[in-house]
Order: sequence, then structure tokens, then C-alpha cells
Amino acid sequence: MSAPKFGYVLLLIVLINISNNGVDAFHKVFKKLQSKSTSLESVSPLHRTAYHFQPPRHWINDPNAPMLYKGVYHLFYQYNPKGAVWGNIVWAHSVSKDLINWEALEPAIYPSKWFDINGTWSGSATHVPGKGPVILYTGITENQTQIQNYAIPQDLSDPYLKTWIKPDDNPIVKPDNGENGSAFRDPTTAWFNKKDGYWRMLVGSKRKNRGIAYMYKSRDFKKWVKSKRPIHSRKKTGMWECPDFFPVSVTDKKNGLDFSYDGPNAKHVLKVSLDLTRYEYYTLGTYDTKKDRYRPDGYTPDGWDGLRFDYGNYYASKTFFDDKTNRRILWGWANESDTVQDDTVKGWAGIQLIPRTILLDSSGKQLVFWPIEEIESLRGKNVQMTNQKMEMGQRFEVQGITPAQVDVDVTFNVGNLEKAEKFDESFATKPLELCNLKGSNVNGGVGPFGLITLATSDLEEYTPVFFRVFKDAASNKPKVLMCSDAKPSSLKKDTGTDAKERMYKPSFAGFVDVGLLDGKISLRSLIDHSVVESFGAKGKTVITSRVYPTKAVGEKAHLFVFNNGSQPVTVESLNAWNMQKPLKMNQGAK
Ligand code: DQQ
Repeated sequence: MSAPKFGYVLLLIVLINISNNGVDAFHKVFKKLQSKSTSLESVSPLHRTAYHFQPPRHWINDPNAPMLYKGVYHLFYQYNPKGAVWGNIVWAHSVSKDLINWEALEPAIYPSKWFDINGTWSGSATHVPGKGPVILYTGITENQTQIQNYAIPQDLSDPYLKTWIKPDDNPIVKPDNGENGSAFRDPTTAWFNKKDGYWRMLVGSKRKNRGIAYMYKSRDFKKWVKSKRPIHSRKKTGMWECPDFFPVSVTDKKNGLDFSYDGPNAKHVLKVSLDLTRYEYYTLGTYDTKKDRYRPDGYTPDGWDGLRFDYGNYYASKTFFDDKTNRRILWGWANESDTVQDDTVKGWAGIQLIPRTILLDSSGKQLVFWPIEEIESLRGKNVQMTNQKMEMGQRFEVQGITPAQVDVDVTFNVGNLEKAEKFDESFATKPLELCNLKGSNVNGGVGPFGLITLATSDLEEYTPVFFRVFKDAASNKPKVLMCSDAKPSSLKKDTGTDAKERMYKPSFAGFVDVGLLDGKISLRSLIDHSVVESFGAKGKTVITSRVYPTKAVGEKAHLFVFNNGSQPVTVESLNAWNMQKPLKMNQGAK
């Protein structure tokens, strides 16, 4: 092959490799659409979620500065008040007493000063003793430089923190000569180091193609100085957006830890959101507070193949510590995978996924995630299934509920694993390729088995979420693959003209680290019209899909359990609940 041709093929491969999960590298700007407002009356209810966090209309992206203050939960989010695509971004602000019902307040932060006139982008909140909560956020300046600013509440006695002030001594951090002013954003919550009396926080960035989280230190939370070393960086990962850095307990299997925890029995988590792939990954490691160094444990890849909070449509996530219930709670954004044209027609785009608690898994090598228990207060009518044996090719319908809006939790028993297929090691870091090769209809030994969600009765449309079990000679353990496959989810014709504006119907996948010694594996899915959030093996592997069925809609949607493996699989127990709508979901948001 001649050199230029080879170069072209290489470029193509690179482009294919960095093809993202439905959103463009950074948010695509649709100039003509960004201020095309939708009146409340013309917002389309089709595919709108019932119990996920959404404003009544228009575009949302990253969750910002989640926190608990005087008994009130706060969630800010990147919001376009004028249209259903990214643009005109402000910090919308909502409050809640139960993380279920949300009241919209006035936007807390919006472009108005030289230091944020071209954008008020993502950031975090820190409780600073004596000052109350302080927000750090990215401002885009008059000359399009990304800098870090702070904002403080006007009235600390107001639990709703309605009004925020952006003092004139902003910014607190500007990019220096070595830093890239167009890739320098999303400050984390700060943590306090008692040993030296300094606060520290991180800012996401890149140098060439190396992802970087720079660290800054401050005594008074105003004057911030760059640390000699970034907390971490990684070649070939591109821009690191929305970093998050927090401790988890090794011994306490119930409670989370505060950001500033500096005691025994803790590991640290560094999560970054990769602008190039629009996936996130995290490492677990040791943070030496004296030397101020973070070292990943090295059990899992530090890069594109790393562990994920969620292997599906999940981005720009952020945690906070709830000191009332001692939980570390995670928020994450799911963009639409519908066409941009249809987003504008329906008048809304983006949801926040159900908040999840984070704990360290008993293996110490990964995290586990579980929907916050408050969500169970929305459970209504319940139906059950027990001891239902499924031979190869059988499926059973879960009847008596409205499957477009349910919480379903099932435990399967796969019996022995003799028939499990041999695992091909070349797929060890490629769960997605394996899933694409062996979908829900490709018969196997043990599996595929799982749930068929948002389906028509004849499976013209359906979104299967399933497991497939292999025998792994290398580890002598079962290798369990989990997939959530949107490919058959919709008959909708794609109207997108440009590939980036097309409807996106991907398969998502991750491995599940379970021994299956008792033959059991659980799967819980939160199904809400256009979203399926699935938790495998009690939250060891989580996958979120966005789907847009044309027929499997509302009352017409069905839910099944199925088995397409030659080994019979038993539904040991299944519970499904209709989910109610919260009473308040941001009515009146601007
Ligand atoms: N979204 C924000 C940025 C962030 C990106 C802008 C991640 O601050 O890097 O809306 O989705």
C-alpha cells in the first residue's frame, strides 16, 4: 500500500476508534437550533421519562455541584433555557428533600461577567467550614479561555441557597504557559489535608493527547497555587473532562467516606470522563496524603479499557458525600441517542440517571453501584415469578404491570457450568466486540439469558439485557459477559443526514466479575420509557441504554425473561414493580 493510502486508512481506523457513544467530542454546536425554543404545550410526551430527573423542556447535560445543605439536596445542571440542543449554557438549580421530588429554582449561575461571559461550564461544591458551600466552576472568558471561578451563596441561612454571588476577585485559577487554555476545565470538589492545612482540588486537561488532572492547593480557598505534579495523567487518553477524586472504605461495607477523610482502611478513586470516546473510566489506588501522590493499584487498565461506573450511555458523572446518611452518591448524565432533528421536535434532550450509592466491592478491586433506596418509595403494584425453569429458546412474559415504567429485579440460577463455551482470551478487553458477535439470539452453552425490555409481543422491537457465561481457562473461573443491546430497539427510520445527527442504536457491554459458585446471578433494570438502567450482580457491572421504540410504547410495551442457551436457566425469583411518577419534577423551570 502506498504511503498516503496507508496514512488515510490509519486515519480512518483512528476515527472509527474514537467514534463516540452518541455525542460529539465536546458538545456539538448547532447554531441554528440552539435558540429554537419549544413552548411547554408543544413538548412531546412520547419517550419522556416518568421518574428520572428532567426539566419540563429543553437540553440538559452534566450534573453540577450536587450537595446536601441544611437537610436539602441541591442539584445544579448544565442547561440550555432556549433550546433542545447544547448552547446558551447556564447552571440550572433544583432542590429536593428526598432525592425524588424536585423543585426548580432560578438558574444559580449564568454568563454575566468578563470571567464567564462566554460560558458557565461544569464544576463542583465544597463545604468550607466558616464559609458554607463554595462552588468552583469553569468560566469561558471574553477571549474564549477556560478559567476557574468561584461562587458563594448570598444568604447562608437559606437552606435553598437561592442566590449565588460571583465575587469580582475572580478568577481563582488561570491556565499558565504550560497549560492549554481551551482544554482546562471542570474543577472537582476540594478536600482538606489536615497535615499541611491546605485545600486541594483538580482541574481536567490534556497536553497533546495525554489526559491530565492538574492539582491546585490553597490555604484560604481563594489563592490557589498549582502543585508541582498533576495528581495523575495518562498518555493517549485525550482531554480529561469532569474528574472526580474521592476515598472509599475498605472495611466498611455500608458507609461512604467524606472527601477529606485521611484515616486507615481507605482506597481512592480517580474517575475521568474521556472527551474522545464519551466514556468514563476509573482507577482505584492509594493516595499518600503526605507525599501528595496518587498511585493506581494496577489491577485494572489505566486507560480506555479501564473500569467504568457504567458501560453504557453515561457521562460527566459526579459524586457527593451525604453526611446525613453517610452515603457517597453518584449522579450521571445520559444524553439522547435519538436524532437531533427529533430532539428539537420533541423539545427536550438529556436526563440525569437515578442517583447511585458507591461502595468498594468485597474483592477490593472494583466499585459496586446501587440505585439509592429512596427510589423504592415510587414502587407501586408488584408482580412476582418464582422457580420458573427456562429451556433453550423459551421466554416468559412478566404480566400484570406496565413494563414501560418499572423496576424489575430478578435472580437467575444457571445450574452447573459444564456447557459453558470456552472463552477466547483475545476478547479479554473487548466485551463490546464479543457482545456484537454473540447477541441475544446467538445460542450458547450457558446463556444468553436475561430480560427483554421495551418489547412488542412479537419482538419486532425489543431491548435485551442479558448475560452469557464462558469458561476461562486462564483464570479457571467463569467469565460472565453482560450486554444491553439497543440494535433491535426501534423500527424508527433514521432521518439524520449527517452521521453525527443520526439515531444511535448501539450495543453496550461489560464483564461481570462473579464466581457463580452457587450458580446465581442477579439483574435489576430500571425501565422508564426511553431509558433502561441495568445493574448486573448487585451492581458490579452497570449498563444504561437510551431507546426509542415506535410500537413498544406505553401500555403496548412488554417485558420478558428469556434463555437462548442449551443449559436450562431458572428464574429463581423475580419482582417487578410499576413505578409511580414523583409529585414534583422541576415544574416551572425557566
Ligand atoms: N460539559 C461542560 C464542560 C464539560 C463537558 C460544558 C462535559 O464543562 O467538560 O457544558 O460534558
